[in-house]
Amino acid sequence: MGITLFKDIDYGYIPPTPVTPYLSSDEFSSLSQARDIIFKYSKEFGYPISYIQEQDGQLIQNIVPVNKTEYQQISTSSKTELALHTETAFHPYKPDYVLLFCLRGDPSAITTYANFFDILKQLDESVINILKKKCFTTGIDISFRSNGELDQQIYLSIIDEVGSLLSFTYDEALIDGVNGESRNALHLTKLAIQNCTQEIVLATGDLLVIDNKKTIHGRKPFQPRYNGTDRWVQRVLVKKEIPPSNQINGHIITTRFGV
Ligand SMILES: O=C(O)CCC(=O)C(=O)O
Ligand SMILES: [Fe+2]
Repeated sequence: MGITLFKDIDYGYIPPTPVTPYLSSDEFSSLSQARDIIFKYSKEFGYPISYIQEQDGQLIQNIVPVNKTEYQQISTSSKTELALHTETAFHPYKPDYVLLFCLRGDPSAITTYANFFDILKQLDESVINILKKKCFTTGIDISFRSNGELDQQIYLSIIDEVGSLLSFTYDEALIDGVNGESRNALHLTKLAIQNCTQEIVLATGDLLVIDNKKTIHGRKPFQPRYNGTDRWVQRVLVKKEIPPSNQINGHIITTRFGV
């Protein structure tokens, strides 16, 4: 629930793992089979989108260990734990699904995740009611600030109710409560999350689809080698509905922050 795993996908030729998320034109052209596959799966779930601030708006993002981000809270980290998060928790047009296509697995890199309903089951109604209030703050991901953009405090509720549909927004590294009541509810939520965090190791040829409104994800630390054999995951973000036309240019969401 909250994640779907497709296994043993035939991905074609995979060049050595690059040391940056930006591919050379040779690397790019050699990956045509993988690209066709990830788009085919993406379109089953909605519209592939990207963000202008993140990896230059490239639609297929390369999640590879990058030397200068080893210890950061960013998908290209390695030596530190990537804390559990909703993808782009701060964003009004966050993705509905995160697709992770593993082109080269690393048995020591463990993806973590926790499902909203497993978390909810452990919380009292009084705590759940606080989580529905807009009394939490988060910040702008550093993946959105690689050109020196300013951080910004964003107010949000952890549980959002649209009609009968509930969604969950959380970022362990950045979220805080605005008062004692919300900080206490956040503390209890953290404990509940710890109790139901699960692990999955992506193998070469696995494609994991995460429901971003129902499941938070992260990653345990792993050792990068920077010799072409590192873990390589391609990521596509998908929305069920396209944002308003003044917030998107082609497939790139242009919403600005910190200005
Ligand atoms: O590398 C992973 O398993 C997950 C990284 C992550 O959070 C992401 O790519 O959105
Ligand atoms: Fe993520």
